[in-house]
Amino acid sequence: MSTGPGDAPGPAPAMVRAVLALGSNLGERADTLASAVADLVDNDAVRLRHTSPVVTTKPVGGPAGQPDFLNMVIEVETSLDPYALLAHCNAVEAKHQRMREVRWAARTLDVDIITYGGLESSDERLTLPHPRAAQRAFVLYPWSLMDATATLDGIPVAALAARAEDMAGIEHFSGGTETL
Ligand code: A4P
Ligand code: MG
Repeated sequence: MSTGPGDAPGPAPAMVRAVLALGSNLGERADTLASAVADLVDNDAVRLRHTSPVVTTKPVGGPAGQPDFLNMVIEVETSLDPYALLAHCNAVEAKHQRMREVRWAARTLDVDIITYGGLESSDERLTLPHPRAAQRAFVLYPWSLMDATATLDGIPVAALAARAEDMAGIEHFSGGTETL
């Protein structure tokens, strides 16, 4: 019996939109971010939709005296399930010599999943939306530049950015290769 317009041989894997946040405050930060974006979408199951500008941000938390970060966000469309996407992000971090010794310590590359469709999860291995994103201008501000209509927990991300404590320390990164 026909089931109508959905009569395909088999369902294509559902594509879900996810927002990923990238940060770097060690090494050649701008090159690392650019090559990490390329690595993240060098996967048949991940398609790049949008990228934000890169911003310079003051470190939030972690050991004193860390260098400033470069941060950006991207939106991808993916057929990976959330844990497979996290594993993919972790593999890209590892490729960029990410070390994990001290929490919130300086790092060559951090890739966090901020949202995965409308999924909500309280698993500590993968909490969605990212549990600290709503307070962090280093995520919210570039996200608002990438997508002026974006909301988090029903609130425009631009409004959340404006009230975030770290908003005052954010500057646009002018580009170019640099070494810290
Ligand atoms: N984890 C849980 N949920 C998620 C998620 N949605 N995305 C788990 C990614 N990972 C998630 O992460 C620690 C644990 O979080 C992992 O086991 C993962 O399964 P991590 O990357 O190993 O360590 P981390 O990034 O140092 O820790 P954390 O708590 O994720 O740090 P945050 O909160 O992301 O903060 N200041 C500026 N200016 N710019 C930054 O980019 N980043 C941080 C890191 C702090 N200050 C910063 C910046
Ligand atoms: Mg992280």
